[in-house]
Amino acid sequence: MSIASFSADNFERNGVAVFPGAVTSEQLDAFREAVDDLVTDFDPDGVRTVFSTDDQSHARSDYFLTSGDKTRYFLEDGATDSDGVIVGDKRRALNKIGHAMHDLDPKIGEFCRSSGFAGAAAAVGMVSPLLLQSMVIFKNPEVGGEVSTHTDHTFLWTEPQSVIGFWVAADDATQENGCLWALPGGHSIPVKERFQRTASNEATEMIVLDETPYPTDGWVPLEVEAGTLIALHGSLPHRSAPNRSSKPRLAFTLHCIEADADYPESNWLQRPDLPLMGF
Ligand SMILES: O=C(O)CCC(=O)C(=O)O
Repeated sequence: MSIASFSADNFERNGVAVFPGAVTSEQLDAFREAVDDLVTDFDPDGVRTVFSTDDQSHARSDYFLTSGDKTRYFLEDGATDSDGVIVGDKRRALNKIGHAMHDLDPKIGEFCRSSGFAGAAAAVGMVSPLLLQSMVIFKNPEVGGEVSTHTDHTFLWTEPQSVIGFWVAADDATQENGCLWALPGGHSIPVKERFQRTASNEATEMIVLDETPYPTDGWVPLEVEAGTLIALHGSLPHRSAPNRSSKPRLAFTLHCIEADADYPESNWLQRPDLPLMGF
């Protein structure tokens, strides 16, 4: 199946739509500058205990669970020594930054509110999108980790299901440097897991709804040029392989939900002091 066929017109059937050139090279340059600033602002010493491997699971869990309305930095596995000190360059150690830069960082906010994102949301049928989650995904050369098969509805549950992911390649993404893979049509399979806060509200748990695995056939590599936006239905299984190449694969993803959908308090991502906004 050629990815050129994944358009907004058949999003309902495939659960994925590809928008080449949705983001201009000027907008990508501005995005890169914003990322450089975020990396400069990152003070690993300030959160060393979070990264330490020494019985810091509570600190790590808290750092993640309170990141829904903040700008937080997450590292690749094995990027620190046992005291939480980053081994080598801090940018190379980063796996991602999340999860509210679209509202906290003016440059990222402007990037998200460019016509490419809003146009794609309208094209795939969103009626009143709210910007819920943003992530800068580094997938750095040689060390960028795998993202295992998942659906976004699993993590950003609404009733009814409404989340759509808008993923933008800041570098050409190929199988070599860890492009996205998706299972077209797989959004018609009911999601198999739900990730939520535990009753204590201090940890998270994955509730398994269906133990059968997704089909292994029919997966498609979404190899795209920089500036391409990919819309992913919330129930669409997708994943990406590690980047073992010498090439960068920087990306940005924005997850939106419908304003009239119910957003449960048990979802991991909460924004107690930051109301959701639209484009
Ligand atoms: O960029 C990646 O490799 C994975 C992104 C992803 O799974 C997502 O945005 O939901």
